Amino acid sequence: MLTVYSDTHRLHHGKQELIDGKLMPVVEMPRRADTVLAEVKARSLGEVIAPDDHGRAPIERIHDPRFVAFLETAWDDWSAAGRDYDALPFCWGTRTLRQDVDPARLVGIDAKLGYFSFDAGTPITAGTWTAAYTSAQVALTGRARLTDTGARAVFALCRPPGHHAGMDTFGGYCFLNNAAIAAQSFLDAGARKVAILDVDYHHGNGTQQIFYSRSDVLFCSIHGHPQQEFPFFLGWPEEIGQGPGHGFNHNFPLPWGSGQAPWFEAFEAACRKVEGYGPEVVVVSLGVDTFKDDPISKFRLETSDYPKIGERIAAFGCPVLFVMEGGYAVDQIGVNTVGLLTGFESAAG
Ligand code: Q9C
Ligand code: ZN
Repeated sequence: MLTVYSDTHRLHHGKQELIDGKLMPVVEMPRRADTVLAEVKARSLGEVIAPDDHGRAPIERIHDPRFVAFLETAWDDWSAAGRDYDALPFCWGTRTLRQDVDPARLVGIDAKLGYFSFDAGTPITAGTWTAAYTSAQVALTGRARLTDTGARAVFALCRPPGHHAGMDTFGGYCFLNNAAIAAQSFLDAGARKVAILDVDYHHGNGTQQIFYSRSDVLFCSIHGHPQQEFPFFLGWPEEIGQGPGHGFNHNFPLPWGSGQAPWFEAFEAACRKVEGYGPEVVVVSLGVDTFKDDPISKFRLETSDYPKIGERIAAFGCPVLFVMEGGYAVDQIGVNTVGLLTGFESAAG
């Protein structure tokens, strides 16, 4: 299996995030991608290539150009305010404040950070824009390779991750929604139906929001129940899409402590939704924060479970683009991620 990867991810290295009300060292660190790449090489998964530059246009097929422009200049605006540490928001326009302010009227960086974010756990640093832009290009290059070569699967080793980023919001360590950008790019290259299967521990709220009113992209997610787990305000089972998208969104939330049996039962139900949809291609939002020793998550999958996930995905029989999302047990995310990918390879033949 081909891997797409760029060292540029290292430019995004936040120092602190707000965890449980305290400023703590970030868990979404460059070493995550390094250990995955090391395991790709150690297991001889296949060739590793650098991304091509597909430009901004495919990013702006998903994200509001004003949001993209904000991300591009956020660090400079923050620095111009005299701050020499990571940028974090602290005030949001929630229900009792105005939701409909034209963001062009928001002058200060603190207002803009609040307008375009949904959490205080996602620091912006000097290299964040370049790293996020390149991460989207990694996914787009994976899409192009899959379309152009007729391969069964490609692995886009994206960092920073993407599935929490909405049309005009960042959060959950995500800035640009790599999986959504790739899914739209498949459609723009001629596909008519794309499914996104999100196996990250967290609900892919950004991906759900982006495609919620559409029938050309099916979204299915297995995740920590919003009653207990971030992002709290999306991911319930009754969220099944709206308008033309009705019936094309499926959430499978599970309680803290869920291990192999309940997880695979929910995963099987999600896989059947994917198969019932009959997509031409599947994008997998591949997070391994479902692992029992993940420092911020509360599911209990074991290393031996990951190849089985890959085997089941191979049974779809269609091309698959794997897009890296979360996973914070840094010493094991390489083994678990590549274990899933080699499980796919062995079953796909
Ligand atoms: N108390 C992804 O896996 N912060 N993002 C949790 C812990 C949000 C995870 C704080 C976690 C986001 C891509
Ligand atoms: Zn996650």
